[in-house]
Amino acid sequence: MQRAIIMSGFLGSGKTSLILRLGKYFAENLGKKAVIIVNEIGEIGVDGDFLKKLGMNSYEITEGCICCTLRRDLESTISDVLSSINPDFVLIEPTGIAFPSVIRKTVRKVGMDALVIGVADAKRFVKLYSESREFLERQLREAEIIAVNKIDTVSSKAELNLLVELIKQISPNSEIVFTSAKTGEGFDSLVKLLELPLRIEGKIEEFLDSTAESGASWYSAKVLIKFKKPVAGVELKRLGVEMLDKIKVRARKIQHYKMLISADGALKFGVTGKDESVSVDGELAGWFVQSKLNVLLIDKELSTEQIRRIFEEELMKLAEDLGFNFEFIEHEHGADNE
Ligand SMILES: Nc1nc2c(ncn2[C@@H]2O[C@H](COP(=O)(O)OP(=O)(O)O)[C@@H](O)[C@H]2O)c(=O)[nH]1
Ligand SMILES: [Mg+2]
Repeated sequence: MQRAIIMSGFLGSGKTSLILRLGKYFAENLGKKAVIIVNEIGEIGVDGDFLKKLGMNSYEITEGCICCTLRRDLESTISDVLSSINPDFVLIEPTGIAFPSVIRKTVRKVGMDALVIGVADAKRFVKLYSESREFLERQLREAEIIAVNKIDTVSSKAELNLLVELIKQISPNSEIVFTSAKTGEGFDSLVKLLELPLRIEGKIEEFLDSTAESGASWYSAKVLIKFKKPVAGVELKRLGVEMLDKIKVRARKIQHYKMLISADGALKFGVTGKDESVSVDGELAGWFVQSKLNVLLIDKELSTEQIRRIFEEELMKLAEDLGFNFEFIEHEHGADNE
């Protein structure tokens, strides 16, 4: 039976980064076909386009959550993928506020086995746990494997021990592995665990609409940027970092702010907290006269309207300073959880 791997974990914990590594590993080291299904909460996503630009076979389900409002969409996407591509593995990335037990059930319904990897952000877990306990517990409790990711950002052994104790309390039977999607540390150990026997589905927990429960609001858009003269990939990198830095200053409670600048390749920019510097993934080499900008900004304290205003104002200022024109291709229509 083909196996689905559900990469569960809070917003910004490193699910896409780990999935990208896994997808490449299956193709390059095992010669296996993997398809990625990625779910984004906003109308316009970032991760699906990013994975596609990096050569992965990916499908995107947007505008809601596959564990609640979009369960049917997941079912039909998996069925389509199985009949048209027949992959060896289906890698599923739910939104960072989804509950994996329902997704596991949906996957089994269409005839696949499902293994859950819970991703815990080593740097932010303890803080997030105090703010969004229910989410983090539900996301990890059912996981066969818990990847304590961003291990490159934690240098204190004591801090790490406390984190492991906390995770063991939440999910005593999960295998714990330490990973860095950035450096590749721990990836081999993660891959070895993928053959673990699967858990028989536990009791289906009380249904919750995760999107409403999260209390977060988001704004997403896709913009076409036209430069007055050709710009190099490195300048686009600078542009993305500067834009997200400016937006970040005006954020309230960042859950995950991310942007994609794409042309012949793609650069993904992200921050998961106000005190973080902008991280950049991907590649964009060459010269460009235009590029696409996808943006998805999720904040726990700002409204969609407030996030939209911040984005538009900062985009306008940068366009003036750096000399480019832009037009909106798509716009979020409303996703307020206030
Ligand atoms: N330092 C570090 N950063 C990481 C690691 N994994 C992901 N990130 C960064 O964390 C942010 C969120 O990663 P992403 O894969 O988009 O998380 P997702 O929202 O769970 O899919 C991005 O800015 C990544 O560059 C890691 O292992 N180490
Ligand atoms: Mg992601």
